[in-house]
Amino acid sequence: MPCRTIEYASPQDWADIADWLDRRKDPDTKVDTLVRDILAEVKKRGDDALVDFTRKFDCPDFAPSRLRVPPEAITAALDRLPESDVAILKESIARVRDFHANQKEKSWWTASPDGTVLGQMVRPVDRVGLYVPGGQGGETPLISSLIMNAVPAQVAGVASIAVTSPPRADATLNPYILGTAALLGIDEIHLAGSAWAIGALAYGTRTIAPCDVLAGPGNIFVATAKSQLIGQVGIDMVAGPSEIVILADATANPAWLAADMLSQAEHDPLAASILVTQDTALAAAVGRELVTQCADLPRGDIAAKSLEAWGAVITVPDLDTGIDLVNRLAAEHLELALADPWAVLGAIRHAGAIFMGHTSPEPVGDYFAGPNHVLPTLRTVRFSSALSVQNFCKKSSIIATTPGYVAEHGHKIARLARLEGLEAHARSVECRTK
Ligand code: HSO
Ligand code: ZN
Repeated sequence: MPCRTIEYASPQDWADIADWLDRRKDPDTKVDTLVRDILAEVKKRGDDALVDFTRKFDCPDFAPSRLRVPPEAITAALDRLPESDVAILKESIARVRDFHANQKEKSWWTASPDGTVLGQMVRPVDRVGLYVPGGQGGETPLISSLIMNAVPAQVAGVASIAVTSPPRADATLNPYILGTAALLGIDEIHLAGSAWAIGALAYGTRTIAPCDVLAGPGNIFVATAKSQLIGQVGIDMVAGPSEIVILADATANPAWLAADMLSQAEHDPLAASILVTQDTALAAAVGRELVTQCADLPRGDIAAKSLEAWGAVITVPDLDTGIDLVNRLAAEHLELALADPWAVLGAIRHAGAIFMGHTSPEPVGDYFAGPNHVLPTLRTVRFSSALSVQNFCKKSSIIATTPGYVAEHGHKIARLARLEGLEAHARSVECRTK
């Protein structure tokens, strides 16, 4: 077995599993201090700090004039992409847009017979900053993440969107990042990466105007910078390494399940891929498949590390125990590889995205189906949800009361104010009742 095997007989076995998986989120205090210094530097020295960091870490000859990508270069990149790829990107964007259009919340109002109007007005934030990771020197451009972050902001109605991404050594970006931005209608891209890019988006510099909400995946430096800025700007979430839990029965295909586990394992040595099943023969077959398939993957070294440290095949005595465990695992992605996944769905309480049945593999959701692939990890799905249009909106409460309302209720409000010892509050209402 290329990963650990666990027998989960009952909830009494949960504590050991929780202890093990909790170790995935050990805080790195060294990174915390480094990032704090980087953010302070960007706040103080703006563009100059960005250029210095970029020269040091990404691109030795970086010229300050390269900080912003000329909008013409963004559209020109589209011509360099094969037409067939452009068509696929367009379809993916359209499907993600359609799905998120359903999330739009409407402002609402109520009117009482006395003329009082109360309501909630939904407004997009003014400006959003999106981070797109460089991905191993531009070799693995996360174009799907650009789509998943930009589309909900656009559907929310955000007027101004800036993208930052670390330049390659020759001060360029992968043309697929530029081309995807062009298809999304984004014309503001800055060449900056890591924590300094996040600082620039939050504080603003001479070339980058400050943003109200920051979103987009990144390495530990990006995630740490975002978490240090909570409260100063809105952030999407502090997403941890990818994870998949599969609940499978004897009708599942072991080769497919291994492929699905590897699809998350190849993301990151810290990714977690876990199979939960009653069927011991299936468990053994998946173990064998993991070994052969992993050996044949370009990123097999990463996947193998992930499986060894954070992979598991867990056997359970019955389906109900499996469901209980899956709810405790509260995974980012849950596949129900069952003969009748719909019969089980009602019992699932915690999962970021749920993939139903044998022909709904997780990458369908990563790239194409429409739902957002930015999902809570590390069991935070117990209290949070996928990135959505709501992350880019805020609501104002509307209160319109009338002379009659103040005359009728003013004394009650004044009494509540005086109970709190706040006389000026009381008088603010009472002066209108006279
Ligand atoms: N599965 C990742 C998202 C992703 N996959 C991007 C491929 N590209 C985290 O949910
Ligand atoms: Zn993925």
